[in-house]
Amino acid sequence: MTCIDIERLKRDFFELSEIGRNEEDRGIYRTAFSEADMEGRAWFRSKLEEIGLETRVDGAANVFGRLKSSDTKAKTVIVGSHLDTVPCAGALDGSLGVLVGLECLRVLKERGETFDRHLEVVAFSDEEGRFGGMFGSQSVVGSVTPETLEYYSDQEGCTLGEAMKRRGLKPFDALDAALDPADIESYLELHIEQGPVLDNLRKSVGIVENITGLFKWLIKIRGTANHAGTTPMEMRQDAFMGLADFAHEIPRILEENGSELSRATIGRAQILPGAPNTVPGLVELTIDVRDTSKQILEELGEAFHRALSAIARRRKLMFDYEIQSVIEPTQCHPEIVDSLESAAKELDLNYLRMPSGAAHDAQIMAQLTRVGMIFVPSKDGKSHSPAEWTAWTDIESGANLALHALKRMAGA
Ligand code: HGY
Ligand code: MN
Ligand code: MN
Repeated sequence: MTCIDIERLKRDFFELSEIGRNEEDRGIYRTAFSEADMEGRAWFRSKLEEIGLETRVDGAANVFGRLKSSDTKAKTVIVGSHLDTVPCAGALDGSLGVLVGLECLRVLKERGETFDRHLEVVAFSDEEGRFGGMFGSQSVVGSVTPETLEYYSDQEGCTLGEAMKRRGLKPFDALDAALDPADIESYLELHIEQGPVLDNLRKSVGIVENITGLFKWLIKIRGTANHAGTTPMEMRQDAFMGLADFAHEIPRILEENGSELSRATIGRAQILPGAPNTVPGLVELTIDVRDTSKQILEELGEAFHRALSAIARRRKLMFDYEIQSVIEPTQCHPEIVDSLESAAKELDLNYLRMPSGAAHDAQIMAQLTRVGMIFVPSKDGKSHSPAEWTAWTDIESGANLALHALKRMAGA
């Protein structure tokens, strides 16, 4: 039976994980369209060329490597993930899925195996959301608009279009990156679980049945900046106290409107003007809310909006929010889920069918084609941190399952 070369996968992993590594905190900083991100893409492209795959970079700067079928009219099975990271990231999130895709196509090419379908590995741009999230896969499914390029900006106010131009890219080319659904057979993504379930249950691989949806808001709460010494407490319009009240509402709102899979996170907050002796006049914060049910996400959005209105009335504040990202909850395709399960049984793997609490490019690709996802365990459930780790035995199991699944998806 064909297997991946785990030692070679390890070498690729350790090489890639030094790109964008910060020596102090050992975190990885390959945020979308940063110099390190561009270096990571260039490294990946050189690997694709090394093994003789046909490579291309589309208008959204997604990097593809293709193992062609003998049938030029064949559909394509795509496997991949992302190389960009959150700031101070671990080395596995996204990267592992791209490297496993690379290793699978390399093994098949070395063995001279071709299939009824083309096989393509991809590294998608800006999955992590420096500019909202899933930009590369959104471009491939044709849901990026000129507004995305001109208005989506990072926390420094740099727009996606500007960031691309700085790297010599033409942002509007992303509008031409859409693939024709008729050309695509299916999509497979291997990813670390980024949660504790597989690790706690000592399972080697996860077969994802559904992927959580989310919305991300950038909220501004406005009060009145004033003197910290002379302004009596009852006369203040303290924007930070509005944020504090809002944060305390989260458990109640999840309890009353959410499910046990609901999550709400205030990941970033800024207090302005930021002087110790000035009552805050403005706070900016992000909230990231998730659930696997579209209906529950809508109810949570309404509840968070009501909470902001009540707090604004009570404290004589104003608020507004910008919707930065909305991603629908997604089912992985039952045929692919069942095929992954039967392959896992054939390989005698210790697997679990499960939901995904993290968002992934696969749920965007589900707008274009049938998708499946394979998870490998995250040690202690840690992710988006340099503590991110997965045992190599589990990576090898997950990668061999991906190889097995790809051959089936490609018609072997
Ligand atoms: O936010 C997420 O779920 C993913 O890591 N981008
Ligand atoms: Mn990821
Ligand atoms: Mn991530």
